[in-house]
Amino acid sequence: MLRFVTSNPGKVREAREYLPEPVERVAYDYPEIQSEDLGAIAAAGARDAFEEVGEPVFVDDAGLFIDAFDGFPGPYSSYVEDRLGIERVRTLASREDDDAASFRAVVAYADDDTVETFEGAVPGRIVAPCGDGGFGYDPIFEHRGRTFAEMSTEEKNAVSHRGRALSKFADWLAERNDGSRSDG
Ligand code: ITT
Repeated sequence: MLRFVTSNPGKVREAREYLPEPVERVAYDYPEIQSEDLGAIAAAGARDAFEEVGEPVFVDDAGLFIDAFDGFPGPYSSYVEDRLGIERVRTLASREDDDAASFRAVVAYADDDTVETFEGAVPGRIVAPCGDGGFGYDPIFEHRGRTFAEMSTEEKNAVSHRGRALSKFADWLAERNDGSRSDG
């Protein structure tokens, strides 16, 4: 069983669909360090959450990077979603010539001897809101002709930043399990 420390039920839904082991959500609001680097934020969060929970855990730090805004909101995506809302982000972005953006996610796992990070990114563009699936910025993020909010969880996971990060995490877990089986 894997413990996912997050306040975001959308992330849990995606991780449960993707990972081979059962995922339990742990509600602990770990303090996020201020950094431009999602990997550093996720690693520090995982370490802190492991110390608090006392069991192996993973966290996921994600953000929307808008090219015309030099990557903003990036690590501040949660704050910007709360304060402006995704429709205003889309309105601001629509005034720019370039609509390119990317989503990035870093999954970080911590236990008593390691902190490992797994990154994923996906390119797309900012569009008028469309679709009612997903969460967060999904309705305004289009990838290959459809927004993430128009995709099922499975379809989103197959191409998304989180799916890519979870895929690396799953491979690492599988290798580690194989290693411990052959050790024992
Ligand atoms: P945690 O408790 O796991 O930190 P959070 O929702 O605060 O949950 P983040 O800081 O990683 O998570 O998220 C940054 C913002 O990006 C937040 O507004 C999310 O709604 C949004 N976001 C993250 N992943 C997303 C995705 O796959 N699709 C759309 N929006 C996403």
